[in-house]
Amino acid sequence: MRLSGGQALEIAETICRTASGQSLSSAGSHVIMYGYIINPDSREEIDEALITIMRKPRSYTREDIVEINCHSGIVPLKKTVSAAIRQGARLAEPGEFTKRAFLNGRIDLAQAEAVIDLIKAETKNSCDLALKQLKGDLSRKTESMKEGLLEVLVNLEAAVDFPEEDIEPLERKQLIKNLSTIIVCIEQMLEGAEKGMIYREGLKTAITGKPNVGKSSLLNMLLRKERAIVTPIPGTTRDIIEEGLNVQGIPLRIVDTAGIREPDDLVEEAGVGLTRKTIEEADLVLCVFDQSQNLESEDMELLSITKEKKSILVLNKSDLSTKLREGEVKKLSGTRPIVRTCALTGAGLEQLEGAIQKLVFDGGAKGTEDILVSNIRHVTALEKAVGFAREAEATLREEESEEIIAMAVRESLTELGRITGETTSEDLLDRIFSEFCIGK
Ligand SMILES: Nc1nc2c(ncn2[C@@H]2O[C@H](COP(=O)(O)OP(=O)(O)OP(=O)(O)O)[C@@H](O)[C@H]2O)c(=O)[nH]1
Ligand SMILES: [Mg+2]
Repeated sequence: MRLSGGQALEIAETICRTASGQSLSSAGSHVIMYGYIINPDSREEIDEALITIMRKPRSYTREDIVEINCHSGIVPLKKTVSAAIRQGARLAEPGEFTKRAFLNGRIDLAQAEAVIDLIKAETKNSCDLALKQLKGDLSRKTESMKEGLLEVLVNLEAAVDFPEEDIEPLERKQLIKNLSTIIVCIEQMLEGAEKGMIYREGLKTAITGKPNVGKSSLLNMLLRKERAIVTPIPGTTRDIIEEGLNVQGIPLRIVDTAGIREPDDLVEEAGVGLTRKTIEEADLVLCVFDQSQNLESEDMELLSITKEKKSILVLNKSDLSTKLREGEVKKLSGTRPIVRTCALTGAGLEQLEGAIQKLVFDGGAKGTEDILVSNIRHVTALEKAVGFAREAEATLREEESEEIIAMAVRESLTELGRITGETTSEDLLDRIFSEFCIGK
């Protein structure tokens, strides 16, 4: 249990008894004391505990913090919490500790967001990325771009305030150069954002194909567990099954779908409808075929509706004799990668995972060594910031008045400020911190 705020020590004092008899308020900072949690009214012991004291400002929230580590279990925990509440504490809102850390200036908004990303990260790469953001990499880069813009702004404003000292052509050139550097920097960040967002949110992957080709079997193979029901009866999967999966460090949100065909009944019809929607929303589609059968109209339809999508053709049932010749499939697939699998034995699993990795990250660096923007909120801010910076650059070239140029630069600064939370609204804060769980 964690208490934060001006009364944290006072409240903890009333519900804890240290073994040494020393009072919490007389203890220093960053100390751990051994003792018991007690009922403040009856003085009865509730649980054995270690009590950690972190005095402001050297704490997570920059407020006084007391953390009580006990054996817990639902009954002692409830008793402890209710004792603290009776003494004047209240339950924290979701993410409130991190929100206070932000409001008290210990971390900025991008760092606060990284805390939740770190908690939710499902692969090591996602985790590394969140940790870098938490340590302030993104914030520092944003800050340095802001400094660049500010320098431009100062020059422009000087010209506005002292019109007789018009900006020299040479100076204009330098300002254009400064702006271009910032624009390129933002553009590079935006380029990496697709990758960053995949690490943060997971790659939405849909497994699709005719009934009975082995979609659910493939899902189970990729998950290495029996998750979806597999039967020889076509039309087994009717609902959408979604699971998280780690493919060579890339988090996938993988969805098994109902087979595409003319539905027999209403339930199946609903399933097929959902499948189409899933394909539309997917970042990656695995198109599954039964290579022991000839292609049918449903297969052709699948190839056609996924033409514009990032997709991999999976020729399943490779243990059975081949009817689908590679050449024929190649002609239909265009440039899409093709992988042969046997979902019964797991043959081709590595090739499939390799193809996914290659397709998503173009075979390029899969590491997280660069600063990767991973949050749609940051992407939006960067897009707007670069838009205004381009506008400023263009108006500078066109020798517009300093005031007009300065306006665009200021807008760009405001947008960059949104990333670190310098410019923000109460609504936005509520939305961000509501994603947290209580106690973080
Ligand atoms: N021989 C062979 N059989 C397979 C393979 N993969 C799946 N099967 C069999 O094919 C049948 C259908 O498999 P499912 O995984 O249920 O196929 P599905 O595409 O999910 O089918 P629906 O949900 O009905 O659309 C089952 O009997 C599986 O055991 C394979 O690689 N080789
Ligand atoms: Mg199925």
